[in-house]
Amino acid sequence: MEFSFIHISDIHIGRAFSSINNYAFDEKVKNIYNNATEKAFNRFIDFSLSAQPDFILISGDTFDNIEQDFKSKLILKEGLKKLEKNGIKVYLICGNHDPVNAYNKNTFDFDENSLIKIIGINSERYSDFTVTDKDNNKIAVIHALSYTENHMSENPLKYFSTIKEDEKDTFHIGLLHCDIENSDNSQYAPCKADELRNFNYNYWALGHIHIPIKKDNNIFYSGTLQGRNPKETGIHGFRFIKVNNNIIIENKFIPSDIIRFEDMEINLSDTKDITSSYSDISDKLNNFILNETNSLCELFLIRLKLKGNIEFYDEINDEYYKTITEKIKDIFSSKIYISDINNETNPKIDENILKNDDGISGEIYRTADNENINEAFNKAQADFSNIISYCKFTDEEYSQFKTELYEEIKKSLINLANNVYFNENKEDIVYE
Ligand SMILES: [Mn+2]
Repeated sequence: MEFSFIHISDIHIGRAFSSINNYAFDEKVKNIYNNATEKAFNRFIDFSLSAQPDFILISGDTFDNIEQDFKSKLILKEGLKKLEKNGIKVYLICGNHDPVNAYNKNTFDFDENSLIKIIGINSERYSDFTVTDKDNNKIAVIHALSYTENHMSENPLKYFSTIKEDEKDTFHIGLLHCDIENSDNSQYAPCKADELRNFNYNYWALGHIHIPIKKDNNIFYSGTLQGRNPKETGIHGFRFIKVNNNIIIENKFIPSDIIRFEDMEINLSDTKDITSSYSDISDKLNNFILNETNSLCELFLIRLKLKGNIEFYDEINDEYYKTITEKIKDIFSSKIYISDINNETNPKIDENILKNDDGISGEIYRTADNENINEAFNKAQADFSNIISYCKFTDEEYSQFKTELYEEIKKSLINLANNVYFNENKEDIVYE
């Protein structure tokens, strides 16, 4: 027997975007922000209507708050109703952001014939129940637990029941909002992956962690539907799972995000001057966006981390941030914004100063001469001779490998000397 379901979590309807630098705000962007959650939610609804899964699991934190505005309630209620109208069952548990009392009884009191079930509102706080398909065949057993308060410091698994003898041939799912393998004193239903495995369920549909995580073939965090701050980097969406004879035959991640956050590190050590830094940064962003041509994202917010020992260190200031942000916005017609810039560069120190320094930086710099590297290289070669022989280098390849490695070592030693010198002499360096 074949069936399919969707696992989605942490929709956080009503949650605002946060920690975004002012440079990344203008009318166009504000519009995208304001509609992103609703739009991402609608992508999930549209996907569901076309994929027609037998049921949908929502693993908590559907609302961002216990109290919601009218619009947030409407988004959820209308979405759920659309799914129900199309014969799709929905099972929703409550998380720490939306414990059971977040669901107003008048709005969310679905009767027992409804295809929508909010665990803790339309059932007990913990429930085991059987799911049937449209032809009334038993397809799965779901074990689900909701939060009744905005925290749960006890291990949630004490509520869960083991598989009954006469239900061994059914597909079992755990639906839970929890904190796995974090500290034991987590306030958000702490438990361990091994404890989940002990239940021998076929799939754990987890919520709480906003980054999608595959713990193993049976334990998944689907992640949040749409990242809301620069910490929630990378792709976001939900999962679509197909099961045949109790075996998962398909488990796909479906992207739904409208805005994507990314961190990007740029080393400007080899960049000549401030003007070429603009093109070096935009080249790197261009490579990034080329990999995203199939993405449905409308906006990429990039947090830049500038690194390296650079010539134009004293020109990296607020004015520079503004200019680079404007330039990137123009070059990528407002599809890429710099959301923040972390400056982790050091000034480039004149090599003659390093060479003649009588402190530790001079010591390191002088190690970078060929004789010393040669000694280090020979030692490494002896230590790693097994690995090197695995590589089956030709003579030419080996000599190229050696040259590149030499260059790398030399460069890192000079950079290290540079950084040590800078940190020791910071106060005394005067810029003109
Ligand atoms: Mn959450």
